[in-house]
Amino acid sequence: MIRLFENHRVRETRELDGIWDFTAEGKSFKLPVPGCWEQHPDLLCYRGKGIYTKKVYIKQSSNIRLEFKGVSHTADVYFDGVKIAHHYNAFTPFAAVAENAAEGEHEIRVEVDNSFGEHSALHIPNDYYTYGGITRPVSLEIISGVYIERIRFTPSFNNGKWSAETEIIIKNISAVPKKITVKTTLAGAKSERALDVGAAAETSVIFKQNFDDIKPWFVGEPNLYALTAELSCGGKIIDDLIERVGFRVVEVKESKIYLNGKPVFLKGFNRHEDYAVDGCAVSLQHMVQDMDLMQNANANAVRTCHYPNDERFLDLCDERGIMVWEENHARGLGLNDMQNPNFERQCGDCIREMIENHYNHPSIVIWGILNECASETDEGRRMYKKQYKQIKAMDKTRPTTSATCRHFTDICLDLPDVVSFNMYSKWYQDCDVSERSNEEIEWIYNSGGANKPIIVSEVGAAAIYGYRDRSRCKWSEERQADIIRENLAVYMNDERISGVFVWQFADCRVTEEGGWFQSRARCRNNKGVVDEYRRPKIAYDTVREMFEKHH
Ligand code: ADA
Repeated sequence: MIRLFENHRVRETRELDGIWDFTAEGKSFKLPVPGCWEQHPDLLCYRGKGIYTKKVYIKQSSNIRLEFKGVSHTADVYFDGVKIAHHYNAFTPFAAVAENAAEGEHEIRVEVDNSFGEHSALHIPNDYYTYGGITRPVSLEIISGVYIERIRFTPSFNNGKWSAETEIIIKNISAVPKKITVKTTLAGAKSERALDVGAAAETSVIFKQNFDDIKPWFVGEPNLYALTAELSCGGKIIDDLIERVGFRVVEVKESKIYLNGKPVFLKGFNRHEDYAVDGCAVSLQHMVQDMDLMQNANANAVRTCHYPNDERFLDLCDERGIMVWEENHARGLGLNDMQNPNFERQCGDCIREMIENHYNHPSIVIWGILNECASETDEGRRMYKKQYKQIKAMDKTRPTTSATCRHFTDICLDLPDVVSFNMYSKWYQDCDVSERSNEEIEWIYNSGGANKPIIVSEVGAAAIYGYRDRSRCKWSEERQADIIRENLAVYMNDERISGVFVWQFADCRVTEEGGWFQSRARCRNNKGVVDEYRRPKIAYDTVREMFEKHH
């Protein structure tokens, strides 16, 4: 399942989930899509190239659009042997079009690569695992020569009234100009416009409307509306796209974050897309289980560390009224990594694809960038600045942030709307939590962060599931719970702080190649409050109790 709601009623679509043929290093397999090849017993640690193929039958000559929600991490897509797309990054969707496919059987071939090297600036050995495979759903669509590429919905609230701007982006892939009519329907309001689209061109139309009787989207009040766009040509409906939207506005003022004019405190988890038996291709059932567990722990927010998430999970957040901090893909890249010749382009692509594809999710209230990268250097600062600028050019409605660990040396705190810091008091550093936090906030205020909301983007400690020890020693469940309790008690009772995200929701696999990550017990980051099978540690109940106290 590609999304949690219907996207098309006119455009014919077919999901390509199922068993695909797969070859790697001369061996053949039958692997599930979506899925990670590491879940096969012969490929547990395989890093390199693999080829997926699938035969599809097309009933009558048509244009085919393939939508890939995620391939990890590089994909070359071929249709009947002809290359139709190249894409880098496991965590952003992309589409590929094959024109005029004849009636009959065709072959889709996806060459996938998860190797590390200069070609990959963002996927490097890291404190999470870079799996291989077609890891998110794929769909096949039959499109006419003119079709709706995407919709951009921007709600606003002024003088007690809701209004919205709806932009419909249309593509003409045919060799002739077309006269078309675009119609939209949203919450009972209709709009219509006739326009010309040039041959092989893209155009867009913007509708501005007022809405009198709207129930806004809010934390825990997930009011959603279907936004339908339809295209017709010569009196015949030829295409449609349905989005699901919510009316809400996010503002940052007087050091607070406001949602629909009310100040909010974010109580959340950092969540990696990783599950013991799924790898990063987390199944819908396991996503729902994660969401249920997080909500049961009284969380109202989630941070998609450290990359854009599967759209079905974002759909769930929309449906549950959970606030999302979504971030581009980057974790712990030092200056050397940022100087990779592909770094700026790959970050730019990731941000563009993240915002183009996820702009309409009401749950996303913050865009994050570059977790713990070289924000203490001049060259790093230039790149942070460039990325914030790119985000603001694409989206003026959401605040920006970045989680820093460059304590007392960061020179980028003046750039985002919200200042966020990762803090491991009592785990990596034996210090007084409150004193350390005061020191940090003082420094933030004097280093460009004054008058900005502050979020503690990571706080946590590790424990091995099931390891109990009454001495409350390090790595015991008891010690983890103590550390989390002490930290949350400080941050959640400090008026200067607008949110806190526990590191992390669930234990995740880390890479063994390179870096110090291989020293992590079990080759996992064990700071989950649940383990990789979602078995709760003592700290789960601690977070639940602490989050409940704070409304
Ligand atoms: C960092 C980082 C996380 C994780 C964490 C830890 O702050 O952002 O990805 O590595 O520390 O467990 O140490």
